[in-house]
Amino acid sequence: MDQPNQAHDMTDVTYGEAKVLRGSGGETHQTATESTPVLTTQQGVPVADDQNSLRAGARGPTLLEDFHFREKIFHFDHERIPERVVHARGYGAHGFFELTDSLAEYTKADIFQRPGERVEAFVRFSTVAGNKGSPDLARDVRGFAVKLYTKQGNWDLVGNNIPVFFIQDAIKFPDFVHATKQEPDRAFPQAQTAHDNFWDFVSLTPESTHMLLWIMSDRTIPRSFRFMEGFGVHTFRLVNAEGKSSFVKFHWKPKLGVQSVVWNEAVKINGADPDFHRRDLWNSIAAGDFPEWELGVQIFDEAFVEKFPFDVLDATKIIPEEDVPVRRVGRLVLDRNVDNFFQETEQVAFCTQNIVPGIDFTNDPLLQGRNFSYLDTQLKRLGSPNFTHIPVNAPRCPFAHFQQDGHMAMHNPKGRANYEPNSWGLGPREAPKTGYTSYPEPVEGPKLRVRPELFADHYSQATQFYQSQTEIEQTHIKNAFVFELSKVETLAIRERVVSHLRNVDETLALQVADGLGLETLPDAAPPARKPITGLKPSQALSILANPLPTLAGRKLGVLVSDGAPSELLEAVMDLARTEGLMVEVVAPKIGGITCSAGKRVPAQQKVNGGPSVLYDAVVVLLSDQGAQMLAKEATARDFVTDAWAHAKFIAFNAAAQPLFQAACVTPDDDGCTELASPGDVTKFLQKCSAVRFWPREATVQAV
Ligand code: HDE
Repeated sequence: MDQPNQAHDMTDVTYGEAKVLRGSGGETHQTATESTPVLTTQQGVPVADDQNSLRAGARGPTLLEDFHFREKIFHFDHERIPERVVHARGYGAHGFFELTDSLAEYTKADIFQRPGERVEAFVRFSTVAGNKGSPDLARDVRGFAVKLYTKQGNWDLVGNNIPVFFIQDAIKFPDFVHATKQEPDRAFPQAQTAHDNFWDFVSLTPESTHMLLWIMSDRTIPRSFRFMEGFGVHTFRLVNAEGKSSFVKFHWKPKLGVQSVVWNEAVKINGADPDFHRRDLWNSIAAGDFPEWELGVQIFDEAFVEKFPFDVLDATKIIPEEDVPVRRVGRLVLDRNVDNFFQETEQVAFCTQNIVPGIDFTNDPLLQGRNFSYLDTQLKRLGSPNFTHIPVNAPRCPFAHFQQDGHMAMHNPKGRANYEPNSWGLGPREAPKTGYTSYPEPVEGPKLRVRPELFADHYSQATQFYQSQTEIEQTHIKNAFVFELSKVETLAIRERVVSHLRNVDETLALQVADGLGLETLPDAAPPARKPITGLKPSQALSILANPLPTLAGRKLGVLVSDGAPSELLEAVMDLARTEGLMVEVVAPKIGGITCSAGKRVPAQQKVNGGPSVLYDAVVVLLSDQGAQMLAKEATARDFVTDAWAHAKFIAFNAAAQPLFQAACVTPDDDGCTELASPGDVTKFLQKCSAVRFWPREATVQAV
């Protein structure tokens, strides 16, 4: 596209008596050189002046004939497309999927045949409720949408970071989404479920109960996209070369383990860095620290379906990993940031009905409804049935069909024939053997608006989920219910939620009722179907019961001042980086500090821009003078107060004590390490592998 350089006349123009300046004094003109291309219009016409519109005289009106100005403004006026109704806030990246274990026994899907083979992938993570500009740390389900460009066409696995959903039938989706997003008269709250309409709807829809337990858990405040599980949610089918079908649930297991933040921290991160999750993904890919997940499958047959006490077509239920183990069959690696957010992440069009031979749908009524919705929504959002012509949506395998025309058509069929059959021998033809065939599941029955019987069990798995959590996680769930319901203005709604919780776990119901200050405990809601008692807890459902595989990928914040002890500082930086931690230096000035050895240490954050909520663990290394100075700085005091309150591991040198005193923190529990020599740094990092020092939490939470 490079054009030959044009010579530009940069002299000022004489008009009548007056000499008028071009641009705002000439300095804004940056002209093309050998290494910069010539600016053109969309039609390719070189532009001589991009600072001034064409006017009749220096102080006269702008002329309509200024085609460059008109084209520029016209295009700008049309830059926005409708944001997604749900999942508007999202962030994506490119990568690949590599098969590690063949599934040929179960499916003829090409992507699952040959271990070691890779296909390209694009993934978009998102929150559900918030608008496009909402903060990343909203308490919300995260979308985990994966597009796999297989040799047999695109397969989209449009999942979430939670394995169940709020509703069972797609017909309730508009109601659910309306109730969740901002209330229509006042247009708030943004990106929050903590309001009357949400809790009104879900408490009138008891099938949501299991999902409510999940969303009130720490799963909805993930530390980053890299530390989240993903789930296909629905039961799908696999079909092998002999036509034999099995059922499957898909899982994505993060290589770095699952980690979340605590609620008070999430609230503060939203202020300190509303882009916390997208920045984390972008930065780790840019640093070559590629996020990775394993693809897991739970495969089961009709016999399992018959004996499983819940309906596998019900998206409000899981299949515990203890009942059907998750077999790991591949890895997903994100290794390339997008070149342009709008072009790729905003225009990517995931569709649940994008499926390939060897994979099929089941009659899950939520999935069936989604198969209509996603195609429809892309037409509205992207404005043309040709959205598959946009590179991020186009298949990577050869494709050929007779679909033509429409807005922005970019590859119409060539030649005389745009139909088949035709006598000209032109164009593609169907492939009965290798083409997509639906599994011939026999279907018959009266037309009815009903749900299968087992769908009516709304509480059993909610109880199982709650009882599978560690005590700390149970406390977080209780606190989240109390927080959200305390934002609900209508007492009857608060009470109705507690009436459902009584069917889940009596202690939880009592604690929530107490946290809300309810004067009387409401009666338990009458269950539509008697819950099953005695389901075994499933360890896989807890985050904290599954120790993290590594410290890698976590972030250490090091608060320093001029005169910080150089030997300790070097040891912290070196040893942390060896463990795979990312380290950021937080200093009184962004220009950095001079440490005790007289060396300059650059900073990545100024203290008021780098609060401890941005880090997984913190180190405070100060000189006597530095500690005195920072003790007077509110944001430095917050740094240690928050690190303490959020149960983070803290290391410090003796000289830093005055800052802790000023912050009313006594760093004397086992989560704190005083660094006297470089050897202590190793001890500190060993402790950090637990990520949080949970025993402290109970001591800092009074309500
Ligand atoms: Fe979606 N959902 N959804 N959803 N969903 C959309 O499609 C819909 C559901 C999910 O990063 C929309 O392109 C219906 C479950 C993700 O671009 C829309 C129902 C799960 C994304 C839509 C559901 C999801 C969407 C809005 C009930 C987890 C973001 C914009 C039957 C398994 C994809 C768009 C991206 C997006 C419809 C329920 C996941 C309106 C009707 C269950 C990750 O088509």
